Amino acid sequence: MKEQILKILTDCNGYVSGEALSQQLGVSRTAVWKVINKLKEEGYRIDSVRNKGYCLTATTTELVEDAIKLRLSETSIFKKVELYETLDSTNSAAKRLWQNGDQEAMLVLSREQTAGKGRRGRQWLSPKDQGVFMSMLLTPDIEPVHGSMLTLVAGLAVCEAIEELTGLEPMIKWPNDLVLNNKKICGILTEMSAEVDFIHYVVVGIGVNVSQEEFDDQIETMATSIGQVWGRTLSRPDLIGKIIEKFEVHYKEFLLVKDLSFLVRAYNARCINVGAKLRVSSRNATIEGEGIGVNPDGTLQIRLADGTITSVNAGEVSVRGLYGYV
Ligand code: BT5
Repeated sequence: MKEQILKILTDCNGYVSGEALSQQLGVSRTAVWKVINKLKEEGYRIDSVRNKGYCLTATTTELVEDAIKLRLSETSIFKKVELYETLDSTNSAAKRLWQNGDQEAMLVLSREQTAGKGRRGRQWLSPKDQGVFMSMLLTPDIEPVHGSMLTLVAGLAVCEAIEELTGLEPMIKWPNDLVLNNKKICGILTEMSAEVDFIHYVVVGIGVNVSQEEFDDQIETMATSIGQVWGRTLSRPDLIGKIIEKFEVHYKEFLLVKDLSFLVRAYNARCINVGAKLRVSSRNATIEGEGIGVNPDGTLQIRLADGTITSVNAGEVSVRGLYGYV
């Protein structure tokens, strides 16, 4: 019932009487009043005026499940949203849910992660209520080799979301980081379960540093938060809602086009690798050169010292001037 009342209050854009709510939902006015109080406790601002009823004046900035659902469009692919107090990792949880039969697009969020994952077994520090820790469980009808392109789709979406909400201009460090003032504010981890020619699911995990004021010694010099740079605390429901909004637009296009040609220009405009001196280490070699930009297949084009142009599709990329690479 909470969700329904919230929806009515949001849609009406004014006052709704307790009587109207109780009739519409077939419950007592006391029951309505109790739900309104619960919503207030969750941080929604609701005016109650005699003879007029209730009016939602501000949606909550608290991270609660309804606040996320409220921000998803009616046509959203995410029909299911799960928010946890704590989880080992939202990516691992999404995979477990899929294995237990939840096989449609879904959003898994947590207030904290006790074993947040970076790539290749690294760690993602996820302190309680200071960041966004979310995973999108997707079942795209694409070739398994194209699964990793979703990291780039998500990176652009997060970048645009932060830009729109704060006016800040984060840069994307290909393939999976976002940086502000040359420090990392977001990391993306895409995992996949597939057969040679068929994807079971892709989990795109996004971690954003929202309000940390300090960081663990091990990442202190390379990490920052939106709050540290912006000087204010960004509402996590707003950020999550905006990321999903941006992601869904690009995702739908991606499923049609099946490559990244449609976002290469927007991506490269925000890509810190472009024009920068790079060092790319892969299992068998390390190369150095200047970043040119991403290709429609998601690889990064690099000009080597002898002028040859090559493209890399994975590996650790160091950008001169970032994270201690001088
Ligand atoms: C990443 O890996 O950047 C991917 C991070 C993905 C995290 C999300 S949170 C929701 C979802 N559930 C998960 O379990 N994971 C995803 P990588 O490029 O390997 O970077 C990891 C490195 O970043 C670490 O080795 C640290 O050096 C650094 N790091 C760890 N925590 C950080 C933080 N909060 N902010 C900035 N840097 C951090």
